[in-house]
Amino acid sequence: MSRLLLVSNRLPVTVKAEKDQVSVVRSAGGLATGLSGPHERSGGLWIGWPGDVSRLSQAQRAKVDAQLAELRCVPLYLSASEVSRFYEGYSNRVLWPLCHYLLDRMPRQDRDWDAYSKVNERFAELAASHYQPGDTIWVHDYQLMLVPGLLRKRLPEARIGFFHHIPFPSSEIFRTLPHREALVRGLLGADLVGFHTSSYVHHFSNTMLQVLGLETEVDHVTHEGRTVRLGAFPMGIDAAAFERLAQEQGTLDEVKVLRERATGQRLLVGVDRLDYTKGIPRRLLAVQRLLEREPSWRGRLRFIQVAVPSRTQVEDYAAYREEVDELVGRINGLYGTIHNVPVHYLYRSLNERQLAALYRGADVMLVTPIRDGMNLVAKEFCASRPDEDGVLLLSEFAGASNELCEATVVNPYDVEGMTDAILKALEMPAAERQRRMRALRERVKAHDVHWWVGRFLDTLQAIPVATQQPETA
Ligand code: ADQ
Repeated sequence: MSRLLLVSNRLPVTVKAEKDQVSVVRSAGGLATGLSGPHERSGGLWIGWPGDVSRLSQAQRAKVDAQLAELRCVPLYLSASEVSRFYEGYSNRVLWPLCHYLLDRMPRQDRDWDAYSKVNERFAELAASHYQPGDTIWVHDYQLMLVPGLLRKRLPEARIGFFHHIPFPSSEIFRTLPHREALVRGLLGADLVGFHTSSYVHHFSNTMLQVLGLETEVDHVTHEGRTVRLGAFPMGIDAAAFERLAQEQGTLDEVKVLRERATGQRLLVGVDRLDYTKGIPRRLLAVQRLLEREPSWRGRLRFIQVAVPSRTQVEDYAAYREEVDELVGRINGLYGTIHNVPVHYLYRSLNERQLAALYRGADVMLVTPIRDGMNLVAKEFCASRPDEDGVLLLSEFAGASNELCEATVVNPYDVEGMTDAILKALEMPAAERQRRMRALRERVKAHDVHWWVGRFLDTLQAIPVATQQPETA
């Protein structure tokens, strides 16, 4: 197995500092779990930003570096201005809304392109400095779209893969971007460019045609004498870990408490990062419409919405948070009683057990983003239901809906339609719930994160690349 160099904006770690003690803890996210095996087995490196360490002393920074090295992680420290212009600026104020079809959320002038290009250069430079002949480089996500091209210039013979974790929008959307050409050329530096679904592949192919006049085949394109493979690689989760956790006594105890507090009520659950792509306001409106339209459900429903704080330095996220706060307040004001409220809203992160308990305890899981590359929450919910119960309501604009066709698929823009779907889910017979959940679980378990990593890497490693001439003695 060739050595794997992973390059992503964030390293899969959290740096914790208390007084003079610092510790670097591995994060438990899906990507980190899926990649940790190949990363360790191949003796590879993971290159990325360890998060904000600006408050640490020099001595603490040295300790962080030593601990990162033990985890085979190579830090790329971002300055405050790089965080605000590369990360919050171009990545999250321009590319994120663009790829989610939200052109109105983009600034009228894109000022941060220079910072984006410079940080991409820094990533490429650092990755190239650690490269050894024979290594496989795997670059991740929209923050680093220029990196494959920058690496190709430095390392013509390297094997380079890129995976785009968010939607790749229609070419009609992508080509509105002033720097569209540089970004597409950046991706073409890779040997393999992967997306979650075949429609994103198709959008990327159309964009290459529109922007560069490149004629593409279904699974490859020839550019500057090189063949670049394209493919759909739907990302999975660590299904076995979620299933295990959902069966542990501690989790079952939490589920019991959750259900006891909601005696006589049905539980609707939503779990998201607080992001304007996740469709929380329309989801809340659908719950409100249900209570409005169907008085018999008043007092018999409890909707638990958990939202993890996210990108709090970006203004649109603060405004979105206020919108959600206001809607929750309005619905509870209208339909709450002195004994309970219909919407139970938590603005925080949950630990794994609490998450598993919510998934396991839900009658209906509401996953209704207005646009989402894949959406792993939908898959985590299915993996956490060894009891083969619970209904998944899933947006047709989440990549996951391509695979999870036994879910109740909804249009998240159609509030009235979502209300109907929630009602149908609440009334779905047990046999139908079981039939659907069984099929969903089979797929989520078969196509887990390890399957995803294996498929991407096998495809990448099967591609013949220009080899260096062996040196003669
Ligand atoms: P995200 O937009 O972050 O990922 P998602 O795929 O749903 O979206 O992953 C979110 C993760 O955060 C899940 O693992 C979930 O368990 C966790 N999470 C959410 N709310 C939480 C809470 N309150 N407490 C604790 N944990 C919580 C991006 C793309 C997605 C794509 C992934 C992977 O936007 O479309 O699926 O990358 O490629």
